[in-house]
Amino acid sequence: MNTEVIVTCAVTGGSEPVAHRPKTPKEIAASALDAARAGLAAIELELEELPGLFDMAHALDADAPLVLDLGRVRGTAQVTVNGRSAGVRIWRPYRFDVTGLLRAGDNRIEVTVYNTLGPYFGAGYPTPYVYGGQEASGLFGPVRLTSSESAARQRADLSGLANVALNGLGATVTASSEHPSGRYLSDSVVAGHTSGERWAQGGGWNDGTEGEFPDWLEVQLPEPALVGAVRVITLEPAARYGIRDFDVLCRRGGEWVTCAEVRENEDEVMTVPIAPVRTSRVRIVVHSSNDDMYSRIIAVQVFARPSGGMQKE
Ligand SMILES: [Ca+2]
Repeated sequence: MNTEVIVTCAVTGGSEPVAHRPKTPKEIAASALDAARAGLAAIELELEELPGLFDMAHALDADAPLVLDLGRVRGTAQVTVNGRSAGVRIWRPYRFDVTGLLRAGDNRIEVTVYNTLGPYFGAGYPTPYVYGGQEASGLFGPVRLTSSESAARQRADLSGLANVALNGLGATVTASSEHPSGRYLSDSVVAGHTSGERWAQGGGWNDGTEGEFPDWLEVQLPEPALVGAVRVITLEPAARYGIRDFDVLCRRGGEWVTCAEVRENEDEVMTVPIAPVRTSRVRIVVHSSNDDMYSRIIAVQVFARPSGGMQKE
């Protein structure tokens, strides 16, 4: 007996003023995601030429791979473009190379997401084996079509700067929590190592609140420094275990100021440029990780002007 139920939804836009019909790309995307959260199994997108918004002919001529990035997905995702398969992804990153499948003019992209049974078992048969981050399933996005050029991250210029976040230089660390095993202490992130070789043996910080966010980690410098970049190294493979969304905050004038935001990270090493700020306290606030369970950080490096070269602001 086949009891499979597939819920589908074609989200449309349009120029005529019809109540409740999404019109702008943002409204269409929001409607598609609302439908997905309501139990939608498949999304069909008509990708039309949108003068001033998206020029397919130009994108195809750019000589750079075009990538469909589904953002955050819990489950399995399958994509077809104009009726041809672009592949199946069962874990992050949920990215599909669609370069050879797109054409000038209108295109049809179909995304099918096969949910996990985690939410079903979590709600119907409560069990400790459904962890906090597994209680949601489906497509969460954001869904984006990008060229690899536009996906390149902004690079930080570290010339003239040096890492001052080292316990040998007097730096100390506090954190919102630490794992109760005692093997992932926060002050290990300024011990000087940059790889996860000694993870679980005192070689990195793992928070102590499973499935709960935000978590934070704070580096205190022995004296204020003119900081120009912060490097955060997370556990690899980062697409599975790394921190995903986080903010870099600096203490300034008695309050916390957000200096940088990183979203949808899947890299092990993130070097984040910030506008130069004199501070002695830098905080990493983690909003999510790629497994939705723990915040894991191998090292935090704070790049600043050597103290001899400090200028007054
Ligand atoms: Ca936590």
